[in-house]
Amino acid sequence: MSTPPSVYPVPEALAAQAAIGRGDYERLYDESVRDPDAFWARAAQRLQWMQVPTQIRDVSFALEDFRIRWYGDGELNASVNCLDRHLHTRGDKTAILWEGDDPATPPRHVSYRELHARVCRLANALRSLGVRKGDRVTIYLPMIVESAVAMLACARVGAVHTVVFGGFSPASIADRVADCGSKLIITADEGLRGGRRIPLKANVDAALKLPGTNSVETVLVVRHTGGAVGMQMPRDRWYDAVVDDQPDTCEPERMNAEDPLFILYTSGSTGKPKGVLHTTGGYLVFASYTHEAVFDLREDDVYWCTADVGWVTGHSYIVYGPLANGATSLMFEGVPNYPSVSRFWEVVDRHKVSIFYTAPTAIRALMRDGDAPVKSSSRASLRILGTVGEPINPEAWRWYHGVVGDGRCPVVDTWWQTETGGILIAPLPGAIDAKPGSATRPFFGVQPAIVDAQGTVLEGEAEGNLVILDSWPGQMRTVYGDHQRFIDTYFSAYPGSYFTGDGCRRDADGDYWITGRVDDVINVSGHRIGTAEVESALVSHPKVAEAAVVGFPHDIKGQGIYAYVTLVAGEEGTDALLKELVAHVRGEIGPIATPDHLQWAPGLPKTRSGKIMRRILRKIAENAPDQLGDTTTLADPSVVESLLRERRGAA
Ligand code: 6R9
Repeated sequence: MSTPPSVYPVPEALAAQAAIGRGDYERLYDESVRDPDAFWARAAQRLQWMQVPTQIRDVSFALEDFRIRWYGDGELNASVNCLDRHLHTRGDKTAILWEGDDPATPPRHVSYRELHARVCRLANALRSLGVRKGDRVTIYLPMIVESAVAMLACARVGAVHTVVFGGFSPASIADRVADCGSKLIITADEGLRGGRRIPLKANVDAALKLPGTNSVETVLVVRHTGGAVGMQMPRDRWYDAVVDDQPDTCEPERMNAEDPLFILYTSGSTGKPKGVLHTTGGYLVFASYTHEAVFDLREDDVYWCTADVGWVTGHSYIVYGPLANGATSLMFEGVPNYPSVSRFWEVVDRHKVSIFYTAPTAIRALMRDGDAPVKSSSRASLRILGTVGEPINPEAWRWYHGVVGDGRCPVVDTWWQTETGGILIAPLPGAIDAKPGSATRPFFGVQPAIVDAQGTVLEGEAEGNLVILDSWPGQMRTVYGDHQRFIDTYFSAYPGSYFTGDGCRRDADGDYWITGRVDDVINVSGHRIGTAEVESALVSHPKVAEAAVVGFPHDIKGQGIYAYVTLVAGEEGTDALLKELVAHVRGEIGPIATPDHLQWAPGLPKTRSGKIMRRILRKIAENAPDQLGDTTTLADPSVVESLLRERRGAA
């Protein structure tokens, strides 16, 4: 057998045609770090400003003098940039191409003109309901056009949206609503995924019965499936009744570049999810610029990102980036395997998708079903393929490239985070040779570095923790309501740098390979779950005394969730209780946090100072008892033996 190539050079045709070709990358990257003010002033011209910024960057990561400000005297409105600006040149162009869960539902083509009108009507309705600049609005919607309309309508009136993924439970909605004090929630009767109905409105009703949610005055309900829901007047209002008669123009709010655009909650290594806050000017410059450059965007592309708008990928690369660029953005309500595992490729053919952006977990799951469900489609329209969310194993990369892309389409492996607002490391398809498993090179202005545990910056070929040495415009500005947590989480581990929480290797060519989280965050199918969140869900059950949660390698999901549970005295670890605890976690957080394994633990391995040694728990979960390392510092080393025995018994 011949070994497969480890480098996939830029296709010659693309190198010649791409807006950023070979050689351009080095030149632009050098400029971007040598004179960031000039570089980012020029980049800002891609937007339409109400007041063009003259101050470009004002940044210090030093703890005693900390600040991150971009385009500080600029004024703009994000919805104007995503809509109004295109009306003259692209009014009839499809902005959002919607494909429903059921292939028999007719797709919808929403033009820039129609989207503008719909956003203005909702924006007027929001104002009529008392929503003002700076107010928070929670969006809990399925993948329907209204989710983009809702985000942009908030942006138009200066309200800060906070989208909550439709898979989150009532308790998770309530936590987020309480943290940011939302005034209004936009939801739908039900969502639809893979033929199953998701009771969105019922979840909101349950959430609003929980403490801390009194700030909510109004719930707007989109009629989507037509399913029956309870309406509690005067709080609950049908969306169409409030919105349809509004005027279809609406004066946009003038926003400072540093005014908040949205909050998005994400899991960290400790405590409850944090409200990652992004502002308007820098975020939009960065999301639109990276979207154009990383996907080599052209005017006639049909661009499809399969993420959910509940995640940052949906924010930056379904809504803000593509629409700011005047692109056609496909929005898909369904799942990859419904009604069959050919669905993605049928949608590609149906709409002549040219750029396709998805997650490694989806690729691995589809790969398992073999090539036939892919080969039954043409996919001739595809030009560029992208991945995001977790490390992609080279086998999956090669299958994506060879089978899905017929070996014709560059694969861009894009590394970034909720916190970064947009892509930080990725191979620009016309400029940088790809390597399966490597995100390759930093985007313009991004200065990655690899540090060891002491914080020493390592040069050349190296492996360690990934930090970013200087700011970029799309960087988050704060943790909502807790600026100190922002600084502590990201800037105190390696003073003077932004700490990503990821491990990373740089090879001899200078290409970056992300190796995964080095903190207590588990990446399940590209979704971040904090071990602390799952633990606190478990211990909130009356029969649980203590719990410890770790990640373990999983063929499809990348990582799975492994929970060790100590029961309160007198309780017995039965199968029924196991099921009850798994259901309890789903109820507390949502189905994405479902433990894959739950093991009864009469005791947990702790140091003499009472710290749980997760390293040992990870090795037991991985079933690698020979790699436990030193256990002599444990308060009671015999605990490990009993956990191993239990593990063997369960396997
Ligand atoms: C955009 C997004 C961020 C974490 C990040 C890292 C992992 C994302 C990756 C990747 C390897 C890639 N991650 N993209 N790891 N290669 N191309 O996913 O944001 O949900 O905040 O997750 O995901 O571990 O730190 P978010």
